[in-house]
Amino acid sequence: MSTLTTTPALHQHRYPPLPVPRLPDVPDGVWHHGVANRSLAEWVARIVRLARPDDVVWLTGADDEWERLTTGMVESGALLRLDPALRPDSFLARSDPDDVARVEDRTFVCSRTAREAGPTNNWWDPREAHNELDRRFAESMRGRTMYVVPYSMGPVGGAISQLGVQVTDSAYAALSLTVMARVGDDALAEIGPDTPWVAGVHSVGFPLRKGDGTRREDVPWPSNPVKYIAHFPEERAIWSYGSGYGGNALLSKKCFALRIASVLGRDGGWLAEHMLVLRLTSPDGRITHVAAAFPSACGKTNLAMLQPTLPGWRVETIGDDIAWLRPGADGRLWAINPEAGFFGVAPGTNEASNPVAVDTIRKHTIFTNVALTDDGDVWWEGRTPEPPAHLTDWRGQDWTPGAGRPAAHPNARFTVPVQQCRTLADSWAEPDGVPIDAIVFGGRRATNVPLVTEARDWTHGVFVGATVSSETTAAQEGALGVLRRDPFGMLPFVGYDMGDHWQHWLDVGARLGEHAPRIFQVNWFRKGDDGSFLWPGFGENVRVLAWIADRVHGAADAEETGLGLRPVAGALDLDGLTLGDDTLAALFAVDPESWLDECARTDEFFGQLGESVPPELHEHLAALRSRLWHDHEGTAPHPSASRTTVGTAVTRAA
Ligand code: OXD
Ligand code: MN
Repeated sequence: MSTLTTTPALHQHRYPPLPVPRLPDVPDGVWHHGVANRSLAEWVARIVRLARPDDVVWLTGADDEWERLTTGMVESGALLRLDPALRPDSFLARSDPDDVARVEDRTFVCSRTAREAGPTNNWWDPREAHNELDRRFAESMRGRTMYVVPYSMGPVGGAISQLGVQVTDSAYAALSLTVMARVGDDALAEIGPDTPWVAGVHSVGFPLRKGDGTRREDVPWPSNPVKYIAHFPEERAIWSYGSGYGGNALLSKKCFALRIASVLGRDGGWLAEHMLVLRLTSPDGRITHVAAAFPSACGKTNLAMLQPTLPGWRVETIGDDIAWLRPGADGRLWAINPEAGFFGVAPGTNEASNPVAVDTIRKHTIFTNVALTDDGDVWWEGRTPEPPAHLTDWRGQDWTPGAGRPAAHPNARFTVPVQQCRTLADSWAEPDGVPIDAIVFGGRRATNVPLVTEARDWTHGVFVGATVSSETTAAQEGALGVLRRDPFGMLPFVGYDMGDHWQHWLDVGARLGEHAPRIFQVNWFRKGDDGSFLWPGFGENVRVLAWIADRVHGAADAEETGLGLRPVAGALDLDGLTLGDDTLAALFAVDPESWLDECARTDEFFGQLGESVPPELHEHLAALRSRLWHDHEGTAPHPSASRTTVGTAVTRAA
C-alpha cells in the first residue's frame, strides 16, 4: 500500500511541511496533500510521534479503497471472504471473545467539570485522562499501519453536516468507516484552515513490535484487555483504546454523532439523538416524516425498513440509528441521518422480521461475529426457522444444533452501505434534511407501557422521553433483560448532564412553538400472562404509524388516559388482524398500582439526577401521580403529588 497519496486538485491547499523534528522511524505518509488545516496536520504528526506506527495511509475515497483494504485483510487473516456466488464481495470478521459490545463502564466523558458530565456519565478529569491515554498510546501502533480517515457526517458540505478525522491502527475500523461515513478527500477538502472538526484517536493497543525491535505475531482481532473510550467535548476529541468493536472503535458513530454532537447541539440549538428517521406515505399520498428513539437493539433497523401490511401504505428509510435535528428557517424541525451505512444487529433478522435488510445485505457487506455455513455463507439465530445441521460458530468452532450455545453472538452485526437498501428514500441525503412531523419514543417493556399513546404537548412529550425504561439487550456489555432507565434511548450517549439534556429539549420545543412535531410513545414488546408478545410487531407496526400520521394530519380521534392520549375505539386500523378484545384491552391497559410504583421509581431517578432536572418534569410527574392516585382510589390526590403545583395539561385538538 502506498504511504503517500497525492490529490492534484487539492495541491494548492497543502501546508508546507511543518517544523516537526523528523525521527528516523516516522514515515513519510504523515504528510498528505489535501490538508489545509494546520491543527489537523499537527495532530496527525503528534499521534505518529506518540504511537509510532510503521506506516501511515490516508484514505482518499478512491474507488479501489474497499478492494485494497479487504484484500489485505483477507491475506492477513483479519477477514474471511464469503462464497462469492452466495454472498458476493462480502466478508466475515470474528472478534476476540472479550471484545463483542460497547463497554459502557469504560466509557468516559472528560469535560472540564464533573457537573458538566452529570451523574449518568463516568467523568474523568481531562488532565488525568490525557496523562493516562498518552501513556497507553505511547508506541501502541508499533509494527502497524496507521490509517488517517477524514469523513463527513451528513452530506459533504451540507448545512447540518459536521467533519471528523479518525486515526486508527485497525484496518477493520478503517474499512467499516468507509461504509458508515462519507470518507475521503472530498470530506478532507471541506476542512479549511478555520473549519471545526472532530479528532478521533483509536488504537487497538496491540503493538507488533517493541522499542527494542522484537516482534510478535499478529492475531485476527487485535485488542487489549484494558479499554478506554474517552470523550473530550471541549476539545472536540475522542480517544479510544483497546477495543476494535462497533461503537467503541467506529468513532464517527456513538462517540462523535451522539456524545460529542449532543454537546455541539446543546451549544448550537440543535439535537443529536439516537433515532431512526422514516418517511411514511398514506394511500392518498400524504407524507409524514417520523423520528423514533429506542434504546440499542430494540428494532430501530426493522422499523426504519418496515414493510407495511396495510394496503397502500409505504415506508421509506432515511436512517436507522442516529438523527441530527435542527430548527429550520421555516420554524419546523428538520432532520438528517448523519451516517452513510447501517451497523445492524444480525440475530433475529429474517424474511419475516425485516425482508428489506435481508436484501440489503445480499452483497458487499461486512459481517461480524455471525456463524459461517459449510458452503461459505452466513447464519445467525432466527435467520431460518431451522438451523443448518453444521456451522462454524462466531468463535470459529464447530457447531451443531445440540451445542447448547448460540452459533452467532447475540450482538453480531452487519455493516452495509445505505445505498443498498431498496426502501431508501430519495430524500435521504438532502443537505437540509427532511421536516419531522412526529417524534416517537419506545423501549422494550414486557409490562405497563401501552402499545401507543400521544403526549399532550411538547413538555409532556419530553417527560415521556425522559422516563423511558427498557430491558437491556446484547448491544452493551452486562446482564440481559434487566429493566433500566434509558431516557430518550440516550442513557449511554448524552455527552453532558442528563437533566441539562432535558432542559435543552424544552428550549428547542419553546423555539419551535406551534411548529413542534407531535410526540408519541410506543411499546411493541408488551407480554401477556403466558409470557408471549401481545402485539405481532414488525410489518404490523404500520397500523400504529398510520394512527400517528392520522393524528398529525387531524384525521384520527384520541381519548384521554392517565398517561396521555390513546386511539378511540376503531381509530387503530386492525383489519385483517386476529386480535381478541382481551388482547387489545391488555395492550392498552393502565394499571394504576403498578404505575404508581413506576412513578416512585421515576421520582427516585429524578432525585439521582439532581437539580438539573427541569421543574416542569417534576410537575408532570406530580400530575401523573395525582391522576393515577385518583384512578386507584377514586379520591383526592395523593399527598406525594402536592410537592409541586399540579398543572392542568392542555389537550391538543387533532
Ligand atoms: C448501536 C447501539 O450499535 O445502539 O447502534 O449499540
Ligand atoms: Mn444504536
